[in-house]
Amino acid sequence: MNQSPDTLTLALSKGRILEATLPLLASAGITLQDDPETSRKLVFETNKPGLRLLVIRASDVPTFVSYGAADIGVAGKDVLIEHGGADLYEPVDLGIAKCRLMTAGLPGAMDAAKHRPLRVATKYVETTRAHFARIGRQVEIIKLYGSMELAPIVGLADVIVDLVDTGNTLYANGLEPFDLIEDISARLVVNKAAQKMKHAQIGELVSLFGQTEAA
Ligand code: PRT
Ligand code: MG
Repeated sequence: MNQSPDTLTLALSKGRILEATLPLLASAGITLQDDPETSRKLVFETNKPGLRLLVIRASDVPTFVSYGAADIGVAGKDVLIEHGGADLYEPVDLGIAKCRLMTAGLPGAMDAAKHRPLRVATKYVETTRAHFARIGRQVEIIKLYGSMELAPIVGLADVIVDLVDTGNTLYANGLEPFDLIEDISARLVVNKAAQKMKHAQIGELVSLFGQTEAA
């Protein structure tokens, strides 16, 4: 699947990002032939000649864009911070898929471990390391790939670092939110070489997304 100079490839992830992005594309008249939520396909042609979509894991979007396997992508700020993101342009805050990256745990959990490193379960290892370094607190980080909320309940960790929207998932598990680490929303990211080589096509897509920004 080579990148031809007149083809533009947009990387998205299933779930929240796709649900929020498809209406933005639709409002610009861009539609897909198949439904990516139900299809097993990974590559989707659009009705706009030369524009196709890749539907991949949320945390893989920066990688595909940074290597140029996709020219442009939509990724959560949480994923971008964790990835590093320095090798990508980030021209538009789409204002969609908003939430907060927070510490959370059982009531009082932050004070529990005063004489040893705080044990923190998260999938955001680098972001968590940077946050606790900034506030000068020693931590032992336990990497998980999901269901972070379980970790404090079963004693795997004192606290978690995870995304919070309504807070319902935390409360349903007897946990509460503590400190805000970062306000999160989905961003457009662009491969730096593609920005030069496919300037016109990328500009068109960026301004399209820019106009619908935070709509
Ligand atoms: O599947 P994979 O592990 O690759 O990725 P993913 O599960 O993170 O994908 P997805 O589609 O769930 O999330 C994609 C992006 O949506 C994230 O990277 C965020 O930028 C954004 N987003 C916005 C959220 C939420 N809101 C959110 N609430 N992602 C996840 N959540 C989860 C959160 O982790 C927690 O489990 O929802 C739960 C909390 O919701 P409340 O409303 O109960 O607080
Ligand atoms: Mg998921």
